Amino acid sequence: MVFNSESSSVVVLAGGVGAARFLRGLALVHNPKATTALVNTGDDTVLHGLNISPDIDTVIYTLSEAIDQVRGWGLSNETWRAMESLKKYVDVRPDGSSAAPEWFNLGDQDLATHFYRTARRSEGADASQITTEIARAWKVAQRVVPMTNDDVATLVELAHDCQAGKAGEQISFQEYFVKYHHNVAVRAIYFKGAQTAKANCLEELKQAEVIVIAPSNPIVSIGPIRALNGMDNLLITNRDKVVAISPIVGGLALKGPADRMLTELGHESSALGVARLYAAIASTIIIDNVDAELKDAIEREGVRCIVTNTVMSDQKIAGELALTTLNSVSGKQK
Ligand code: FO1
Repeated sequence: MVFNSESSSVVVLAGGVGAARFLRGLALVHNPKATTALVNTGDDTVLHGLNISPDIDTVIYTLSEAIDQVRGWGLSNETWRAMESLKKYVDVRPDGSSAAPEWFNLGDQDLATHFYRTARRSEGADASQITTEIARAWKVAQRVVPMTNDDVATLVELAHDCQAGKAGEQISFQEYFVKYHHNVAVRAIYFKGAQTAKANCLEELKQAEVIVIAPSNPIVSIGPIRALNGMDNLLITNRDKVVAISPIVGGLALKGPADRMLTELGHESSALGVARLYAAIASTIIIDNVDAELKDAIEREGVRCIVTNTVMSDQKIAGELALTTLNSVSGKQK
């Protein structure tokens, strides 16, 4: 297969920040119009009465260069006047009311996106259509597609009695990630609705020349996509053209709770642990230079291993990683 950076189609399974950075690098070496981001929506939630799709918005804001680089979510040059005004209602809110959740911050400009998504959903528009409109509004050239148009919710089961609740109770992903700063131990993760949800892009994945598993959290960003009806089997069948990038570098996640989550769920928090999680669906994994000594162990798992710089501290590095990723499947990269 001769890889053509103009026309060969690339589909990227994406979560939030790491995936968004990778997609930005990919745009430097591959035609964005031949690039599809299939994005996790297990983080989606209704808060402040608004439909929120964090990973979709992080991908769109990043690709349109509007993301707040420090936070990794929301918009740069943001103001928080609405959240300030909301504080007065927290005092009058009845116990048990979910109104005015002050732990979940929505910036004033970011509100426009949630207003629009919520209004369009209330008119019956599906998630793909709404996402296409929002991506177009932000002049994003890539196709950004929610993993499904159906509702799927990632739920976190608590390992111990803690501030978030009792051992065995389930909390929503945003409560876990934001309200409790992912500082609570996890016993299990569930993707409510995934088994019956209709996966998007199955045809596109079959036709793609390269399928990339972005450097996102293998459990709660890539896991929900894999859990969709028919998705894992499709990836297994197309394993030769699937290449994953390890989000774990030197045993740690560059951002978020992936490392702790892996160990809490009985996996190894290392590039080798990630390779084991992906061995059934990815023929190749790309790991960072600091993990070079894991290459042989990974290849003994039956996964081809390429060692390079995977820490995308600038766009040039992200572009080089993207090129290495694409070449790894077209067989050029030794
Ligand atoms: N993350 C936080 O840590 N605190 C917040 O208040 C917060 C608000 C928020 C609003 C919109 C949005 O799209 C994302 C937001 N996030 C916030 C990040 C979000 O929880 C994460 O991006 C994903 O769910 C994890 O990848």
